[in-house]
This record gives sequence, C-alpha cells and structure tokens, in this order.
Amino acid sequence: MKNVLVIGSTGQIGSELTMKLRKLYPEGNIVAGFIQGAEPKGILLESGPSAEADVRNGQMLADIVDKYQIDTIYNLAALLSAVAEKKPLLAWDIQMNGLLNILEIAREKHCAVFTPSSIGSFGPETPHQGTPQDTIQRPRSMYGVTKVATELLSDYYFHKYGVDTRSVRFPGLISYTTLPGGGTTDYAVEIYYAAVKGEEFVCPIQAGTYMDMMYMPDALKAAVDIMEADPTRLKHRNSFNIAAMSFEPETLRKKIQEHIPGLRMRYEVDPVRQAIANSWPDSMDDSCAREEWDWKPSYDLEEMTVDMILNLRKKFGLAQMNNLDHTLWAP
Ligand code: AKB
Repeated sequence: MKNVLVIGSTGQIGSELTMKLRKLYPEGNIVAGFIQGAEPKGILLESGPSAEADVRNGQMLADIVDKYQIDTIYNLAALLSAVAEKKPLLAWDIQMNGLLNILEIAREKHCAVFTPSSIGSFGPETPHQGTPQDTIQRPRSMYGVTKVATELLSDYYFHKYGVDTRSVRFPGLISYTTLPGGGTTDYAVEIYYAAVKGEEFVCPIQAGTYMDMMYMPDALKAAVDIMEADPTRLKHRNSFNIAAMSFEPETLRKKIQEHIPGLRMRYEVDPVRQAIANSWPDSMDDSCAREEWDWKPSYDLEEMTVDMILNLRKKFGLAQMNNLDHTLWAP
C-alpha cells in the first residue's frame, strides 16, 4: 500500500483513517476523496491531496486512480442503517452501483479494495451469541442487504478476476473526532458527548439491547492490518468478524457515571433503530480474524471511556476533572 484513495474521507472513519494512512505512508499519495457538500477542511485538507470522488461517477474515480497512481482504494461511502431505511434507493445506489464502479476500476487498474461490512450484515435468524464467522446472513434492513451483497460481490471479483478485495465486519464505532451519521449504534457515541457537555441523554435504544462496539483506534488498526496481511494466510476475505466489546445502554451509562456521576439519561426508543438492533448479533466470534491475520483489539470499555472523556473535554475546552459530579463544572 503506497498510493491510497480514501472514498468518504470526511466521514466518521475516513477523517481518522486518512490521517493515519498519511502518517504510515509519508512517501505516498493518500488522497482524501469527498463528495460535494462534505469537503475536507483543516488538517485533513492541508496534509495531503484531496479530490472529489463520487462513487456513482466511475470516470471521476478512474481519473483519480490514474492521476495519483492509486494502488489501494478504501471505499467508505455508505448510508448507515437508520438513514438507509429512510432512503433505501439512494442506499442501494451508493452501496451497490458505487461498489461496482470501484471494483471495475480495480479490475482494470489493479487496485486492492477495502469495503467495510458490518454487524448489520446479519439478521434475526443469525445466532446472536458468539455469532460465527460463517453463518446465516438474512438481514431485513436495506443497509444489511447492501452489506451482504457487498461481501458477495467483493468475493466474486476476487475469485473471478483476482482483484485483491478484503474487508472486516465493523461493530458500532465509537470516536470523538467526527460524529457518525444515521446509524443504529450512534447512541454509544452521542452519550459521551451529552455526558461531557452536561446535557441529558435521550437514549433511542432499549435497555438490555446488546450490540458489539469498538473504539476507533482499534477499527483503524483493523482496516490497515487486513490490507497489509499476508494473503497466503487468508482463508476468508469478505468479510471478517472483528470484536472488541459488547454492551447495552445501562452498562454504558453506569460506566460513564463512574467518571461523570452527574450524567442523566432517559429512554425514548426509536422503533426503526430498535428493530434493527434486535436483529443484530449481541456479540461476534472473531477467532478467524485472530487466526488468519493476528487481529487483537487494544481497548476495552473502561479504557475507551477514559480516553473518550479526556479527548471530548479537550475538544470542548473543558478542564480535566475526574470522578467529580459533572454538574459542578459543566458550562
Ligand atoms: C450502524 O449503526 O449503522 C453502523 C454499523 C454498525 O454498521 N454503525
């Protein structure tokens, strides 16, 4: 991996992955691909090249690949699960027609491709505890349908044309740099923002609903490591279960309250998100990723919580005060 196009570089994953790749490969061109209305700003704009990269425009992508001699494409363009239920045709267009454009370019120009899958690729009939790597995938959401199809299409291009496609099934991702937009697991990010700002958190997911979650540094490590993995060790490609922690809203509330006791939370369950969450695994088995490319997460719930609070307080210019009632000092 040397010259990389990150499609969706201003999103929750892209904004951090682009910067990580620029640090890892300082000699390469790490191009921040964006769509109109979501242009890169600040350090993301200043630290390397950027280009408009709409996945629905194959020629636009091909021109970037030629111009920057791209060898690897990170395809992060997607409508997340809740918003995809509101705009299913747009989700299909971006996730499927966009992917087909990328895979065709990769076939012609010999690029490796990473397109993330998700816990959303599973459905109600999937075993929910210790969800195996290879199991029933019958999702009922449009997001899930496109994620299963993404896995199959990516494997198809590998087996038929030898395109180096690889992927992981991301859990809900928790981060402080860029907010996610329209996912079912977004609550697990938003609760930290509310806690640090001293606001009441209204939780859209019912107490007792377990889902896999992961801190962003682990997700970025997975995205890089899978693309760097020795191909001769890979028995799977699209896509690997990866897991770090599994919790439900009450576990998260109590953990944050150990650090910010003043956090207030009440429930206003969103039926669309709740139905999706009910159909997803409670916790995945990631042993294939551990065996085939040495996957291992670094952050558990406590370590992530400490880091999230620290960094959000920095972000909002708040003093560092541990284990004090937040209401004492919140602005
Ligand atoms: C979502 O909630 O839609 C995403 C995901 C788990 O893929 N965060």
